[in-house]
Amino acid sequence: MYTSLALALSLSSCLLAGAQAQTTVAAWNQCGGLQYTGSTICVSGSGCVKLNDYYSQCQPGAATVTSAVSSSTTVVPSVSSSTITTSAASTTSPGLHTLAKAKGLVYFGSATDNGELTDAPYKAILSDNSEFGQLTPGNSQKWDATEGTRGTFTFTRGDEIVALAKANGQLVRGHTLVWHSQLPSWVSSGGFDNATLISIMENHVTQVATHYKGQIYAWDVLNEIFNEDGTFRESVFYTTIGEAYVAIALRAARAADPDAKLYINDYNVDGTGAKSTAMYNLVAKLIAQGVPIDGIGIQAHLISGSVPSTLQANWEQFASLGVDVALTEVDIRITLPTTDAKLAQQATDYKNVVAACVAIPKCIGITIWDYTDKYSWIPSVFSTQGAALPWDENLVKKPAYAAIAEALA
Ligand code: 9MR
Repeated sequence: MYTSLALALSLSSCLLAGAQAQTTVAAWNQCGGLQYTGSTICVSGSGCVKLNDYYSQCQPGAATVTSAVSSSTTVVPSVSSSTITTSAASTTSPGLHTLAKAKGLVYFGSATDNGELTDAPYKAILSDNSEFGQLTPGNSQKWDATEGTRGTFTFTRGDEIVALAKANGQLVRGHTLVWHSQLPSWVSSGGFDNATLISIMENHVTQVATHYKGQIYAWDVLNEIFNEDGTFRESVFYTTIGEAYVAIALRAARAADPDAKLYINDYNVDGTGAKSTAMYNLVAKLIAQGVPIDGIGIQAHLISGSVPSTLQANWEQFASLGVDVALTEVDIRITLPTTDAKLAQQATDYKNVVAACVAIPKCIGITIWDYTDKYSWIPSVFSTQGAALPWDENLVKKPAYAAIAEALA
C-alpha cells in the first residue's frame, strides 16, 4: 500500500509573511488553499497539510511548522501507520479510479448534477480522472428532465454532463429511462390504455437512448421496479402494461443504442432477501427469454454500522447469471453529528463494500452517489443523517477515502 512514503506535505501556505500576527487554527480545520484568507498557523502539535489546491488542513502530528523551513520545503512527517490508515486526509493516493482499473474494474465513478458544476473546486476534483473514471447524471436524464411535455424532448442538462465526462475522458452511466419517480404527471396520471402507454414508453426510451447513442457505457433502463417483498411495484407501467413492460423497455433500448450495456437498477438488493431473490429470478427469466440484459445495478444506499453481511454472497449469485454487476449509487450514511468513532466505522463499512465488489470478477464498477457531503441527497430525506460520502463538505477526504483506496490496493 502507498502509505507514509507518499505523504508529501506542502507547507507553503503555512508560512506566509506576518504569520506571527495570526491566530492559530484548531486541528482538522482549514489553514490554506486558493481563495482562503484565514490564519495559516496550526495549533501546536499539528501541521498544515495541503490536500488539494483549494484546501489545506491542520493535522495533529503531521508536522511542526517552524520559520526555519522554507516555503518550498516538502516534509515527510513521522506519523504511525495506524494514524495514516485512519486519517485519509494525510494519504496521497494515485486516485480511486486508477486503483480500481489496476484491480481489474472498469471504473470508479461519481454521480453529479448540473447545479454543482458552477462550483469550481468541486468540479476540479470531479474532473480528475485519476479519482473518477465515470460520471452519472444524478437527475438530468430522468423522464421529467427529458420529456416533461409529451413528445417534446430536452437534452441540454444531460448533454452538459455527458460533454464534461467526454472532455475528462470519463465513461457515462445513463440514468434512467423508465422509473416511477420523477415521472411527469402526464405519464403517471394520463389514464392511457395498454397500447398507448407502450408506445409512449417505447418512444421515450428510443428518443433518449438514440440521442445519447454511442456515448453511454451503461443505461439504467429500469429503476426501482420491485417492492421490498419482491413483488412488482405498482407503477403506472406495471399496472397498465404488466410485467411485459420490462422486456419492452430493454428491447427498445437495445435497438436504439446497441453498444450500451443495459441494466436493471434497484436499492435494497445489497444483501440477500426477498427483493434480491426477485431481481435474480427476473433476470434469469429475461435471459431465458432472450431479452437483452447485461447487468444488475446495486444502488447500495447503506447505513453505517448496519451494512448487510451477505453482500458478496448476494452479488456472486447475481453474477452467476452471467451478467455484470455494478454498485451504482453508493453512500453510507451516519447519524449526525459525526465523531471520530463514527467516521472510523464508516471507513470500515466502505472498505467491506468495495472489497466485496473487488472479490467478484463480474463486479465491474463502483459509483458513489456524488463524492462530497456538500452535495449528498441524504440530509434532505433523512433529517438526522448525513456525512455519507468519502469527501466532507469542504471537499476534504475522510477516513472512508483511505479505506476505499485500501480495498482497491
Ligand atoms: O440524487 C437525486 C436527488 O438529487 C433527487 O432529489 C432525487 C429525487 O428522486 O433522486 C436522487 O437520486 C436517486 C436516484 O435517481 C435513484 N435512487 C435513489 C437516489 C436518491 O434518492
